[in-house]
Amino acid sequence: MSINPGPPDQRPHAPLVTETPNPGPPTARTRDTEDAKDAKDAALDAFRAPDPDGPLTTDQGVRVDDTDNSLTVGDRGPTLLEDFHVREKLTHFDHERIPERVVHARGAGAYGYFEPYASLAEFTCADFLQEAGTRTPVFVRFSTVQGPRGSADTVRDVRGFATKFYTRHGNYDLVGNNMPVFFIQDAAKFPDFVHAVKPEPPNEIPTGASAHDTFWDFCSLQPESTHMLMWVMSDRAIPRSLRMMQGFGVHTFRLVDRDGRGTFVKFHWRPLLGVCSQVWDEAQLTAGRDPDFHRRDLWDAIAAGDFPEYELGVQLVPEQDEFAFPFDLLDPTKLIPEELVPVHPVGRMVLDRNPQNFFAETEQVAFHTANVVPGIDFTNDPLLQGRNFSYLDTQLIRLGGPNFAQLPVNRPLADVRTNHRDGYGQQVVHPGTSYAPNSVGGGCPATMGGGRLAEGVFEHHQERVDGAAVRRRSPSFADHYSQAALFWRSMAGWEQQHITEAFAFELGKVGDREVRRRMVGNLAHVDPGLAADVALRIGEPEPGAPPEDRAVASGAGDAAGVAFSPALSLENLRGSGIRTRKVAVLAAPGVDGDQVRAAHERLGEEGATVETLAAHGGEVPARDGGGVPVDLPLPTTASVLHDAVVVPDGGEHTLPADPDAVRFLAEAMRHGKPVALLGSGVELSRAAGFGTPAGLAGVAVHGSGGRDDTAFWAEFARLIGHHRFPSR
Ligand code: HDE
Repeated sequence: MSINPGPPDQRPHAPLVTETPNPGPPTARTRDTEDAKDAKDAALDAFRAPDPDGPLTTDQGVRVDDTDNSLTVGDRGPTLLEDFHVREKLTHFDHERIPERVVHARGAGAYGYFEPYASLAEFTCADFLQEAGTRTPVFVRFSTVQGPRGSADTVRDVRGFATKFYTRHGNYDLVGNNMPVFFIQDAAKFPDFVHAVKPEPPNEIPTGASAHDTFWDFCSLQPESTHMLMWVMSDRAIPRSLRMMQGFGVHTFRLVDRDGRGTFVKFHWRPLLGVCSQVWDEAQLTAGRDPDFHRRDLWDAIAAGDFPEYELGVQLVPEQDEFAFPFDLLDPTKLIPEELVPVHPVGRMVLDRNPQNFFAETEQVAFHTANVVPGIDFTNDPLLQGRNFSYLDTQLIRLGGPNFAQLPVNRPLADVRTNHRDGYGQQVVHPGTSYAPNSVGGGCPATMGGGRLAEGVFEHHQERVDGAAVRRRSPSFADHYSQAALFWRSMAGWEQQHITEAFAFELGKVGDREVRRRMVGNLAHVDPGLAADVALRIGEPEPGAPPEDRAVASGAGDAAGVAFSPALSLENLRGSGIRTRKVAVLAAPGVDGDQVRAAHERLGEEGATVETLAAHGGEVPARDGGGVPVDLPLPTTASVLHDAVVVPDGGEHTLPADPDAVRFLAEAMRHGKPVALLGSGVELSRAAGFGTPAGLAGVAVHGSGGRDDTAFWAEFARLIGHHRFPSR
């Protein structure tokens, strides 16, 4: 029986009962590979609301005469219970909300497709990885972790990066984050961790932030968090865009080939636009100027046809090398340095379609780490094992019962035949038997037996396990500092400075001195200089040398097998080019119109979005007598919503006296953004307190014209491609 083809009234041709006792391999090759991208879209059509261009009806399809006035006795009399339309309207409204996700409540989603570059058949029989170019539809949801649904996008936090692949052999969910490690090693600690990071119980403060006592109390007592803390205090936690961050599966998973041979795997997503972050002051200001900054950026890019693209990479470790590393592959607080095991690019994912209804799709999508397909399997990572329980469990309460897989966004493209029945919101009319074995139903649906991985029959990987039931952490998980120290050592100078400032900011907001001291003490195991600097900034004594027993696991050595990992530094992850970067041109009366046009043309050719801003909307009178069209009035926008600024010649009589313009440039300078100052444009820089900034990193100054100076615009484009100049 199939729940796939849509609600009963819209699938008159769908076979409800399989006639053959053995349904055969669920290849679902009704779609050819070229059509795969559209298969999910087409499947959703059956659920899309009918054309609204028609009469308003009740839920029962009865046409309604009036929806603005309740049925009352006379003009001023009481409302009648008989008014079924208004009662239905209010009742439905009263029940519109569902519980938000306990973590990752705030999110943004998009559809797209994944296609492998080449066959991965040597390592896995996963159907969607067999052939170069096979397109598998996907839905991706990005999220923050701590804040509620209505919180700001640009808070300091981990970002969720969850992908649902609608493969021909069922749905596969890769539920990852934008950082490759996690705060804890065992799922049993997850409720404690989340209670600690969530707002404080008495007053529900702070929203979307970890800078408070309970979070740091927990982490300071939980040294296994230290490595993840280094990532969260780095600029990785304040991405410029969801399109410009990496994604990681975090756990070690297992690929399984058609003969059942396993290979350990770590999954990586790498954005084609490069990895870019905001700076902390910028992120905080953005949260006020546009709390939807990331959502909007993703939505606008897809709507404009600038489809975000991510490359999938794998780190592969043969099973016989399980113990070849100085850390445990099952420990989710450890990464495999890319210098030890390179990341092989295996395919790309393109997000090319915005959802049509946030609630129906982005809110109701239900990810689950246990949604695997033949060819992909788990390991005994204790965090992963706990997740494999938790995600199904959470959907039961969040989506109100066991039939959430029938929600349009969650429906697999592969046929579904189960003996599950009933429950809230059941959409399928099952006429047949619902038990196995049966004879009256012809034995259907039938199992297919083991040894048929390649035919799409899932069979758990056979791993020999043997041991007593114990409640203790594996000794192989004991080193909590080596990789934290590796991360620290691998950072560029400006990254180390940002990390130090972030620790000082967060711990500076912690009221409990004991917590602050304990945390600084933990940092001494990572780097004594870092600990001393943070201690100084928050007014705590410099911690002494770490105690002997802990020093064994300290970062002083090179226990991770590599001393430096360049792959960890943002300095080495920038993309090339300036596609979709937002450039502001500040125009004022008397502006050189040719320069404004040159900025639009030259930078626009390279793919940037160039906007002319001025004190008022409409047009700005240009020096040559013409008018320059204004895209946005300055008071409606802010420099934090742009990546670079151009100040053309000719506005010197007005711009330096406009506080909005002065603040705009001052902030851009402070946030290390590329700035082009042409001719008298330097006057604005002087008014902003930066003098004549020739020679400052990321600032391009042109004495006069610049409009025909291709070399100047090419150089400025290069600076924009560099993203930020934090050293300024
Ligand atoms: Fe999650 N996590 N998690 N998590 N997680 C949830 O599931 C959980 C962990 C991640 O966009 C919840 O549907 C446990 C690691 C993402 O819908 C919940 C543990 C990683 C999302 C849950 C972890 C993640 C979630 C809340 C420790 C990165 C959002 C709502 C054992 C690899 C998915 C929901 C979306 C969501 C449990 C740890 C990523 C409660 C128990 C590690 C991206 O089930």
